[in-house]
Amino acid sequence: MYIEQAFELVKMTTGQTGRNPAVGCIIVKEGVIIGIGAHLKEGTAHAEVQAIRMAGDARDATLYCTLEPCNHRGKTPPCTEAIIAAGIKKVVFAERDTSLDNTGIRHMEAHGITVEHRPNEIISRYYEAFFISKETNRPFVTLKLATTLDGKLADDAGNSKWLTGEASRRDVHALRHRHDAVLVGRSTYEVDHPKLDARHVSDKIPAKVIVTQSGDVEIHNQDIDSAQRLIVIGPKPVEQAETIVTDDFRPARILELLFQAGISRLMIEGGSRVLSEFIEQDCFDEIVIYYAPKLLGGTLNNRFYHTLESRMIDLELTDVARFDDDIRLTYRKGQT
Ligand code: AOF
Ligand code: ZN
Repeated sequence: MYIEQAFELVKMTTGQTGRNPAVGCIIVKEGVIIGIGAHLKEGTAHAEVQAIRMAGDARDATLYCTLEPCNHRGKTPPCTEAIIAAGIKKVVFAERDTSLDNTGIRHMEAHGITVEHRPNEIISRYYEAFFISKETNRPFVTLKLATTLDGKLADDAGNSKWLTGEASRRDVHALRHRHDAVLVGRSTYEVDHPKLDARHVSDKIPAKVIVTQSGDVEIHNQDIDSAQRLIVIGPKPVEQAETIVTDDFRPARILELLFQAGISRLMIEGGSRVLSEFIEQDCFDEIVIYYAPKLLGGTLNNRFYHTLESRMIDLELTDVARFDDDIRLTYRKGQT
């Protein structure tokens, strides 16, 4: 029970911890919660330390944590030391932190603490994103698209606004809220003027990333002096934007550059050319598709995925949800 509650804290803080994982922690003594903590921001105190601070006297208490307490000195001191110093009797955690050395459990046990690893499928799946980005030095990538049933992102004139209903659009904002940055291609940027923020659900403003191979991008007025970080990936510096200059536009390279710029959870919102390139090059982890109850027809342009040759990509369906008459399907890509 306490692990699931600690995981609620993780859900609330996803998207704000930079390259660190979101972690939740609850300390319980004699059936009473005496401390709650979450890791809030890269470089600041870990969840366990926050919870111990709140508890004050945590002697003989049990600490529940979504992730194995760290035993390393990174930007902050090891959590294991704080746990030992606080006199905690038992530690229960859900997910091993395989990105660190595995000395923490033994270290705590050597100090008489009972340590229990209690695996949880949902939490495991959740932390895959963190491990993927930490091991590969690229962001976890979510592709998001809203489409008609015949797979079109826009009509032949390029109109795509309001394909899906209001409830879906709110959900997209919740999805953006959980990411550090949202990427679009130059033409989507220029046609749609997307804000790419999360205003329907929060004040969170993910960075806006525009990819332009020509470098000729017209920055909209709304993006000048806005609170939103604006990153252009292009062949030459663009005034009014933070430009990452490159001549290599392969999706893998773009991801590497964005990770170096501090982005660890990236959402890609199209258009079809960008989506198709990232899919074809296997540069994604999750696909979230919103299907509107519409058929559009027209030319073969603006289909969300098109390549020169067909090649089967197997996906794993991880969630189905309904927003009024729209359907949201979430898929994970298998490890290649
Ligand atoms: C925990 N509790 O709340 C988090 C952990 O540079 P630092 O000191 O912030 O350490 C970052 C690493 O610690 C990070 O890569 C991950 O392995 C782990 N995160 N560990 O015990 C926490 N956020
Ligand atoms: Zn720690």
